Amino acid sequence: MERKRPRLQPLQPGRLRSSRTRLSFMTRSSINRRLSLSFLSVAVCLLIGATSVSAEDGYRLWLRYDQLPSPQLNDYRARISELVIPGQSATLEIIRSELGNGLQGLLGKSLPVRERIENDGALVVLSANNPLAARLKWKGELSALGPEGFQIKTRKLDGHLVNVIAAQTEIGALHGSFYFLRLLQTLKPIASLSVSEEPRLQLRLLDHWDNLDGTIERGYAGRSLWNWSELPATIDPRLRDYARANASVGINGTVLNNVNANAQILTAEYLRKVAALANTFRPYGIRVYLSPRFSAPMELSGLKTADPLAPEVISWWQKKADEIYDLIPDFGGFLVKANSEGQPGPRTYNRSHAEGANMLAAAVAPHHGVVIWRAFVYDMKPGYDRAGAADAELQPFDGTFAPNVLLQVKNGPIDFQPREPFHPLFGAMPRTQVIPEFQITQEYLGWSNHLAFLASMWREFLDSDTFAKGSGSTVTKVIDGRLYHQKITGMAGVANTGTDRNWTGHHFLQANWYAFGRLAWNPDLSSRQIAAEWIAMTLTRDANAAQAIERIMLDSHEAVVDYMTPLGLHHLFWGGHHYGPAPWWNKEKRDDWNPVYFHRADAAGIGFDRSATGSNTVAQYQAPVREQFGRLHSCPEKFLLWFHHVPWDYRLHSGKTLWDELGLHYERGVDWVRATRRQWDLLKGAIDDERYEAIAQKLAIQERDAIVWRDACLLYFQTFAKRPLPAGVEKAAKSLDEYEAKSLLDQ
Ligand code: GCV
Repeated sequence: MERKRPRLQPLQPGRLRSSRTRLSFMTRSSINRRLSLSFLSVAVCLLIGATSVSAEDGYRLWLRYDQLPSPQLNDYRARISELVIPGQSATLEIIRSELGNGLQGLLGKSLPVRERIENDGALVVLSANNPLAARLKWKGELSALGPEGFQIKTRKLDGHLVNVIAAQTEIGALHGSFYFLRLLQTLKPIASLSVSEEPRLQLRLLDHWDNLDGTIERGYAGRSLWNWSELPATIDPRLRDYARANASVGINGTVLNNVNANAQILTAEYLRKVAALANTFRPYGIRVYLSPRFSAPMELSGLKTADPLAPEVISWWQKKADEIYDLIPDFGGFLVKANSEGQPGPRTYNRSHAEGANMLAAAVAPHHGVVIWRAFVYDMKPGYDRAGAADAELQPFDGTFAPNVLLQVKNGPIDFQPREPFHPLFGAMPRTQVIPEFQITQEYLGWSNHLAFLASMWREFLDSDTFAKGSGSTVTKVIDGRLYHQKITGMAGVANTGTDRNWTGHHFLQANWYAFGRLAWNPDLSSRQIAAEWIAMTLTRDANAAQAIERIMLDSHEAVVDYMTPLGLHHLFWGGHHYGPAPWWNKEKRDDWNPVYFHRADAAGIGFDRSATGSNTVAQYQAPVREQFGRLHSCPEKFLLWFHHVPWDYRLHSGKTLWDELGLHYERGVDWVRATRRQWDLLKGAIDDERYEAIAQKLAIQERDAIVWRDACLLYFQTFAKRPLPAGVEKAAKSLDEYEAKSLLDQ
């Protein structure tokens, strides 16, 4: 279905009027009054600043605990009188501190912390092993919620009306505590709570592509958060804030190093550093995982081979696993990129991916660890279609992976493009534990410069119907165990975090970290709910502003697709850095790293024919998806040029030709950014100036970039289409030669 044009939200008069409009309403005396007021507020700020500096730099993420507005504030104050968190442990200490600080900030008063209930309005936090929990009538229900779930109920306990956060484990109680704080932050009623939550997916992992030298592959928010040179002696307090943020959205694992792995991470020296991180994250319910280099036995111990069936290799990995688990008893396991983009792997020894994965799985199995094997594998063969490579290589091994192996598959068949159809492996491996891999960091979506709320893109993917077991076999059902009842489920996201003060480089992109965690906890959540929560917790409680921002966020992904790769186009990026457009690019050593390989524009038309008349990789999908995508007339237009080479004059549903629609999509993307900037102008005052200005600057970059994308792509494709731009598409700002000469990154 085609997207409607974005609509700007009507704004209330007064508060959100632009500064220009506001000035015109002012009389001289009101200006004077304002000036003296602002002098007063500067003086007050200076006074406050002398004791506390509270920069609105985004560091606090969504864990902001500023005082709530009335009338909810009065209601909450009346209903929360004391904290009862009995017991001693690192996790309970974290809960006490989070709820203590959080409620003090939100309610503007500090609460007594007690061992037992003394008053109505107590907020009680219990895990099943606490003696007080024995008095809960619903104790039996807790074990059904598993080790990370929780309940929050308003009940009479010990003669008092209280809210109880109860869980089987302390980690469950921690999740419940963050949930309770979120209720307040989003101004939800707490008078009569009956909440029961458990994560739908077991492994909820952030994959860090962090290198040991502190750089991050495809990272756009500073350097790695792991300061290897100061570990294990020094634990940067920021690491605890990283863990808090993850725990608050339910993320329970972190893969510390890049899948393009350096074997050094497995040395004794580095493992001690890894153990220090594991110790820091453990009380937050977060386990660490590592990406091992498949050839590590050769590189670290001088073995002659890394053949997964060689006895000395098997024994090397077993010893290495024992060494790791001695240091880190709850180590999660290994994430492996093998025989992909130059990484070593079992194929080097003519062994299958399953043989490689199972050998590592056997090493960690005695310690209850897992191996997560990546399906991002593709070999360059003349004339092949890269989109079909992973399915061709891995699907035949369905059912042959060990029980503690998971297959991690990118959401789409190519590589985190602005839009891809779902990967055909979802629903095609019923006897394998398949988990999706998202890219939170925006390698192909404008880095940390472009506002693109990715929950919408992930939602589209999760809602895709694979038809694996008939209609309604959505990707969500494939991965959450409802279709195949797999023992282990999960979801992974390539992190967008770094040492930038605001963590993600762009304030809005914190929302993608947040959204990933929320969806991994509950893959049925709507993008709207996630956006609304995040806005209220992070940006503003002004209802009109929140509504306008929500609209911006929800439309943003489609807009980026419009100005980068509309109608199923993909991989039009400048080689190497993947920031700006370069549809003309044809100089990479591999064909399938070149945009010309992907768009195939010529005098007849544009697009990659993956139908039966072309590579026929559409046949990897189940019926009737393969028929729907495979026929030109039934293929959703958003995937048209992904599956078909389409004549320039082909008529789309709008009645317009492909060429005209292409132009109009690019223009629509640019227009959206311009409209968003205008909308942002109107939001001044609804959020603090510091973040407001930082976002405004990013939006200016986004507009510049969107124009370059539109112009460069249309000018280039026009050399084949040889048709004029349709009415409504702006004339290019520069010539094609100029765009080809200089990458957007260098402008
Ligand atoms: C970590 C793409 C990226 C690489 C990345 C690779 C992968 O090709 O450009 O930087 O490598 O995907 O997912 O392994």
